[in-house]
Amino acid sequence: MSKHTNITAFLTQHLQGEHSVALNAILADVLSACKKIAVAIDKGALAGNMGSLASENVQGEVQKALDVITNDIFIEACQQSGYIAGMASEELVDVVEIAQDKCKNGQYLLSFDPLDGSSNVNVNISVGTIFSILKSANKKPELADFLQSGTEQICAGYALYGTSTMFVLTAGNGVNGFTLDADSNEFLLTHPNMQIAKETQEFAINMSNYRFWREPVQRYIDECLQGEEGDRKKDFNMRWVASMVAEVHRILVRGGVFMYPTDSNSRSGKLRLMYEANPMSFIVEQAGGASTTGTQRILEVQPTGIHQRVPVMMGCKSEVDRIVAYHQTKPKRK
Ligand code: P6P
Repeated sequence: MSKHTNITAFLTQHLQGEHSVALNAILADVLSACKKIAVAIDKGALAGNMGSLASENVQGEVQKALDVITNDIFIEACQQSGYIAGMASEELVDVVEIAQDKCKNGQYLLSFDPLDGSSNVNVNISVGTIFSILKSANKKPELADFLQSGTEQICAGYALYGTSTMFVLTAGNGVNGFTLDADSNEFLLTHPNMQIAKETQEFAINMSNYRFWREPVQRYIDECLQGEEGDRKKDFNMRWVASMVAEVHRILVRGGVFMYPTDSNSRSGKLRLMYEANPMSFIVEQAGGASTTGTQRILEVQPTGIHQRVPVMMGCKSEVDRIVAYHQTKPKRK
């Protein structure tokens, strides 16, 4: 018998308030989906799922076979509880309306990225699933019902398919992490009450986009690179996994700051608000960190579309506060 609490028992105690019954049921489906996705990914090349399809998703990105497979797994699994009335997926242009007979118990909305960082699968680097749960005002939700700011989320989390499979979530009262036990096929509590370190010397950013960044971001990174000889008077380390879930998880465990500001394709950055930036910002803030577009708290951005992109800078609060301050001051002369 494991000394660790299993997630179902933990959530029964942990989830309080008006949404607790619904969340326990919805999360049981999400967990079931993530276990199935972990199996699909673990097969690797043996399952013949590693290739790309002829199709593109709404982002114009070439879809991997696993993008579609994991999307289908998530949609099918998350209709079981009867509480989800609508879904929005990175892989689908429009929201998925759930038949009335499949959502008799309630009207919650589920936004998700079924396989974040999927281009890493072929090279065996960590990938993840990200999800966000909102409440709908309407029994038959439409696109407009999804367009709620991140502060309205009632639950958010991710699965990380890494050296171990983990599940991390918040329902607004702290962040807790669970590890999938292969013997019992249960997620067990291994990282209670996760908190981001107050100080850090590690940043994560794709340096190849340096020339596209606004001056405050270039200034922040320049100072990190100048190390002890520069204004920061300490050396920094850099990481870039090209999988947001892995970056955010590392920051929860050992601190740091993750940045995806503007890039060559978009002055508003690459990451999507509804199913990447908002759920991860909810988690980061609940763990004592901060999350900004540079000029606005991400959780307060009013969405205009389910695939809207935002610049993202999140992690250690003191570093994010510094980045925000640089966006508020006149550019330093170089
Ligand atoms: P780049 C994965 O495609 C993703 O959406 C995030 O998970 C990740 O942080 C970022 O894009 C990587 O982007 O431009 O470095 O490939």
